[in-house]
Amino acid sequence: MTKILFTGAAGQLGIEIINKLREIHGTDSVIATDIRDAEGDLKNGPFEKLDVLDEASMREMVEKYEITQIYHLAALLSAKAEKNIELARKLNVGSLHNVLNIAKDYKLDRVFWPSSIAVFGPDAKTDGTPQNSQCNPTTVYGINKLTGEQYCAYYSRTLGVDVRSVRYPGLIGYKTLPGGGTTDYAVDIYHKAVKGESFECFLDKDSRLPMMYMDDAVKATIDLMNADSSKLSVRTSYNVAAISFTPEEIANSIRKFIPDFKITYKPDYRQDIANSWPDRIDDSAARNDWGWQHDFDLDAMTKDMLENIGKYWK
Ligand code: AKB
Repeated sequence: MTKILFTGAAGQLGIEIINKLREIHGTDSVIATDIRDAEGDLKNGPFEKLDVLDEASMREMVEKYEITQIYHLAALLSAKAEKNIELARKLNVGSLHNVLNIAKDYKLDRVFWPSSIAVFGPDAKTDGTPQNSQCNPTTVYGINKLTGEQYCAYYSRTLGVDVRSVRYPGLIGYKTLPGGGTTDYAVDIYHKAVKGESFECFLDKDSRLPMMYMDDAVKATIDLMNADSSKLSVRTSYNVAAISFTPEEIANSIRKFIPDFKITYKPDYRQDIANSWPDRIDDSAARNDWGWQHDFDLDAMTKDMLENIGKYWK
């Protein structure tokens, strides 16, 4: 019987994936955890406070609930990591070590861990970055994720841990507020539009980045975890792509629904982070190995976001 320990449950992806896992495996089969208290939908199932830097506590929880899979989402995103190098190293790499060692020792069925487009640096091909691109990240977060990918490949290849990963682009959803990511302008902009406010963007109007609607991110995660292990040719982390847009383009998409929406641009330190990342990435390996296919384009995402933000945050 599948029993899942989910870390970082209160983060951007957390409740989105947890709701799907509860639907698939049953509410009591998913133990949501976070260092923060449970809020909202998280209270609709088992929840425990957990500091992922505390390996002993994580081991106790794995034994208490007879865990068979770990989804390890706890992390410090790019903008916050740039301001706190040591915590980023501990949380983004150290806690992954804890999870991989636990998976090895308890012979867990499988582990999911998120990487990011942040592993690519300014010397990677920017339009259609290939799966096996050179990775020379210039951000703390990117270095953390690249290191984590290599440990995932090692534990898979050498120690028999079935750990799986995708390189998420910028993720946009309506159930959580922006959480310290460079791509999070693309979440905040919808909240401002729904409130009838103008939006000041911390990136310039032409900053093109790979992005994905949350429903597609959940789909990619579940599809990869359900894939036949023998079909997986990538054990660092799969490129997954959906849409790619600039702040000007997302503003124009919003204006199709809110014609008088206004945006201004005031780039800050996050512009350097964005400039180091590609415009679009190539995800043919994911499409070939496990049938990845996104559903939402920019206007479909805009429609869904504007329809749901007001209802969800009323
Ligand atoms: C961030 O902006 O830090 C994240 C990411 C691209 O991994 N959303």
